[in-house]
Order: sequence, then structure tokens, then C-alpha cells
Amino acid sequence: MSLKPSIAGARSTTLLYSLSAFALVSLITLGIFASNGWLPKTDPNTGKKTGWFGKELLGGSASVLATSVPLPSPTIPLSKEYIYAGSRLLAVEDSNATAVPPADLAVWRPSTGTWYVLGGQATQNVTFNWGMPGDKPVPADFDGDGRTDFSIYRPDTGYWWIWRSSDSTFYGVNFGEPCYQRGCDYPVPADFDGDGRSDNAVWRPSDATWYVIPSSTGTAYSAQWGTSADVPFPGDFDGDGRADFAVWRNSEAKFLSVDSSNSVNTRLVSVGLPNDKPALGDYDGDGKTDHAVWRPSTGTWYIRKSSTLDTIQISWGQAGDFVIQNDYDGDSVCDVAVWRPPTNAEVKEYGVWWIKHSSGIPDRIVGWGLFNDIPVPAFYRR
Ligand SMILES: [Ca+2]
Ligand SMILES: [Ca+2]
Ligand SMILES: [Ca+2]
Ligand SMILES: [Ca+2]
Repeated sequence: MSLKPSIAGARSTTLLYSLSAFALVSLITLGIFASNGWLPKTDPNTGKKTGWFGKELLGGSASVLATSVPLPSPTIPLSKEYIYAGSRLLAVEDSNATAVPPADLAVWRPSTGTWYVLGGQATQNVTFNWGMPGDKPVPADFDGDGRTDFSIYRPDTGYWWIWRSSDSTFYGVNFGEPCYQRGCDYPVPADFDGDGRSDNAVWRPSDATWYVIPSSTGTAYSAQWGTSADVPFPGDFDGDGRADFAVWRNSEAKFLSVDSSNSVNTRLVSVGLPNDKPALGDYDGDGKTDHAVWRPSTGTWYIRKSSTLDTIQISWGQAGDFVIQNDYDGDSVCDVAVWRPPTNAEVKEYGVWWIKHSSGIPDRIVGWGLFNDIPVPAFYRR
């Protein structure tokens, strides 16, 4: 019975030595890490953040608020559904359809890199820091869980930084040429291989070439399409569930695309006039992107329906508005919509969303977003 204390004593001594040794080793290790710049830190001059071993991190990564992280929720099985953000085909959901959630109203604030998502009936507003000044928001569904991932493309470095909605982790993809080399690439995320996940892709004006990493294989490829003066607007014009390479040639008011289902089929479609704004989307709900433009001077939409090839006109919006067509009522048909930015930076005035629902339910007019914000409607929550 007298052994117990001494064993305990020996144990504490051993423990003390072990702890001291551990602390010493830790301090030395810490010193080595610190002197080599291997510890996570933020450069106070540039604001550049680095992680362990000097790995470059996204500017906003350290400021992600745990409370603002969107909570994971079960993915609702969807029917074949073409999901767009702006004109970009984000994903194609397939089979076992029960519900189609409407697009969320959301803006990205360039001055702070913050995303603001307007809550719905059963959901709260979401504020999320992801990105920094100079970045481009590239909302898309890279992990294929049916929800849009907060994502940015950093033109200066050619890096993509993606926050996965499925498990709330992030990763970077170096795919794109930094601007200083031959000008900035256009990020054009879309589902080029039709696996339901958006693919990292850029279009390079200097060589008018598309560079894609298909999510299904991970093996990058490139294809020349367009000319340097064009602007890329991928869409699924042949309706095979895969995005087609497409550009808008402003001088000729023409869309030029190559079918993904048959690369010798090309489409040269004139719609509108030069300086109209491309506004691609599936407005007749046949699963094929319709060629469409919006004319700022008159606020008129010109939509060439893929089902009939008729061009319809709709008056909606005015000069200075942004086109933000998307599916806001969840009927799988793209709705005509504009965002009217506030005209005054001093007064705290909201930008106004003007949404004309395809399903016939009353128009939606909602204030959300401030001066200089960028509207980024997509499916952030389910
Ligand atoms: Ca996702
Ligand atoms: Ca894909
Ligand atoms: Ca296609
Ligand atoms: Ca269509």
C-alpha cells in the first residue's frame, strides 16, 4: 500500500520530464517553422494569407465566420434540370424528380469579398466572406450536390478558390493565366461533360481558346473557338446536358457555338443589334438554351425560342440595369429579370430585383444589395 504514492510520484516526475521535453521540442519546432515562414500568417502589408509551409491561401479564408457557414442539408432529388447563374450553365440534375428549388437572390460585394444571400420563407439570410477585391465571383456547383458553391476566380494569379457546399471545406485550383502575361482569362465555369458538376474552365482572348478541366476525368483539354474580340457565353444549345462552346460577336450581333453532341455542328445565330447584352437561358423550358439579348436603351428582351425558332419581345428593365435571368419560381423555365443598382453610393439605398415569373405568379420586386455589388443569383440553399 506504500508503493502507490512512490509509483505515482515517479509517474509524475516522468510525466513532468516528458512534458518539458515535449514543450522544448515544440518550441524549437515552432522556432524553425516561424523562421522559415511555415506557420499560417497574414502579410500585414499585402493582406496575403499563407497557410502551413507557406501554402498560399485565399484572402478571405481566415475571416470565414463559423456562424455564417451555410449548414449542410439533405439534397433533394431533382428532375433533369438546367441550372443557370446569369447565362452560365451550372449543372444538369438528373432523374427522380420531386422538386425544383428557385434561385436565391444574392449579391457579392467586391470591396470586402462578402456574399449576401437573401433568406426565403424557411431559411435565414446568409453572409459569407469568400474572396477579396479584384476577384471575380464564379458561383457554380463544383461538387455536384445540387447547391451552388461560393467560389471566386482570382485573375491576377489564375487561381480558383472554391468552398464546397457538401462538406464546408475549400480548395484551390490553378487554372488560368495570370493577367500580366497575355491579358486576363475569362472564367467560364459550366458543366461541359454533363456529369452534374461544374467544371473549371477559362476562355483566353489572346488565342480565342477554351481550356477545360472536365470534372469526370480531371484531364484538361483545350479547343479553339471564337476570335479575340468575342466574349464567351457557354450554353447548352443542343440540349444534351453538356455546355457548348459559344461566343457573342458584338460587331455582328451574333452568337457562334459548336454543339457538344457533334463537334462539326456549328450554330451562327443573329439576334438583336450590336451593344445588346447577351441574356442566354431556357425561356421555353425545352431543355435547350435559347439565344437571347437585352437592349439597354429600350429595356427590350429579344428571345429566340429553341422550340419554335420564333423571336419574342418582352419589355422589362431600363438603361443601367443588369440582366439577371434565372429560374426564380422553380418551374424549370428561365425568368426574365433585371437588377437595378442604386445610383448613389452615399445614401444607403438597396438595389432592386425586378423578376417577371414565367409561371404567371405575380412579379417579384425586392430590394437586396448595395451600390457596386454584383448580383449572383444561384441555388445556395436547399
Ligand atoms: Ca455544391
Ligand atoms: Ca462536369
Ligand atoms: Ca450541349
Ligand atoms: Ca429553350
